[in-house]
Amino acid sequence: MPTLADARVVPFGSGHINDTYLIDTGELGQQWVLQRINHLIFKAPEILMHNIEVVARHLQQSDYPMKILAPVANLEGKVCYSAPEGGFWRLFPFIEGATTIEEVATPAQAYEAAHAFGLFFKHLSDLPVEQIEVSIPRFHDTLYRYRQLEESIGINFENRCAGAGPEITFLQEQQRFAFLFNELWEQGLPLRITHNDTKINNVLLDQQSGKGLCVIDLDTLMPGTILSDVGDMIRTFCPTLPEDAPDIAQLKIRRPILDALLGGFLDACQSVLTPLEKKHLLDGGLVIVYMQALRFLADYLRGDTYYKINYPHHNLVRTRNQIALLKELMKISE
Ligand code: GN1
Ligand code: MG
Repeated sequence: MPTLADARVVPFGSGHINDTYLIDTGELGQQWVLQRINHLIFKAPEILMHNIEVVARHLQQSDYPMKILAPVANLEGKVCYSAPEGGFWRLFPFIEGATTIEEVATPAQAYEAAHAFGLFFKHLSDLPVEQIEVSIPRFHDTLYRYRQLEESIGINFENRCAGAGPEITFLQEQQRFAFLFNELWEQGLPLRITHNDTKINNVLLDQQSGKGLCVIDLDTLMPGTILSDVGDMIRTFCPTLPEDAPDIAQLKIRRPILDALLGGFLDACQSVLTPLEKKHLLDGGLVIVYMQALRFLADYLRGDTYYKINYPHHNLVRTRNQIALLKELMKISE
């Protein structure tokens, strides 16, 4: 007789932050996704769980056409388990018939994923922003990210500034991107509920049709600007290379992918966007790529305390890659 004790637990997914496992009960026929929340980054896991539950409830009550990722409660009725040895764990149902991709290969994939994020965003546009709490304070506050880089320059772990001179100078010279969102807030950019991690692997796609099935990873969901979400799609969907590829001479923007992503997003949610938002979609890309370069470089200069790395200079390679991408995007938006 198979029992739960026979379940296989294997690492799952490719996130940089949390630890994720697939539980497969084999002959019992059940699968779940188990996750340990990285509480060094998400200091208040109950905020994440509050946001996820508020969003799930709201989407369930609307005519949202996609699947909704809602956590499974334990026997005490709690959706987040605080382990005595430390750490916070949660469980999600495994969504059948779904697949994820790590890199966008076709305009159709870009369209479907951007459409899925657009629908998600549209159906959250009538949920009052005040009901959503800030999971990571100042997460997409670009001026704060700029100051963090300056602090890291002061820390200068293992004298790493010496090997990152051109990158530091470039990001200082382009500081105007750190001010752009603030200028737009002053012009009336709406505060919205945003996802803040709109990579392609955060949309489950239908294995058969390739259509968007479910938006996942709601941990960084919080009040913000939709330009962040469009920007992170531009950052992650469009380049010819992944964010840590070292051969940056080959890094280009794939225009058909960019057009498809903007098309998919607007088809899903342009009815709720303001003219100011529509006008600055591409600026979202510039700001988010710039901010990601700041974040990778700041982490490198302070000794790799945030992003998981696979080799010693991984964060510097990521920084150079994002700078190359920013330069390509700047050409397009001239
Ligand atoms: C982190 O773990 P992952 O890959 O979903 C980060 C994002 C960055 C991204 C860069 C909470 O996301 O903000 O854009 O790495 N998430 C957090 O790859 O910091
Ligand atoms: Mg993520």
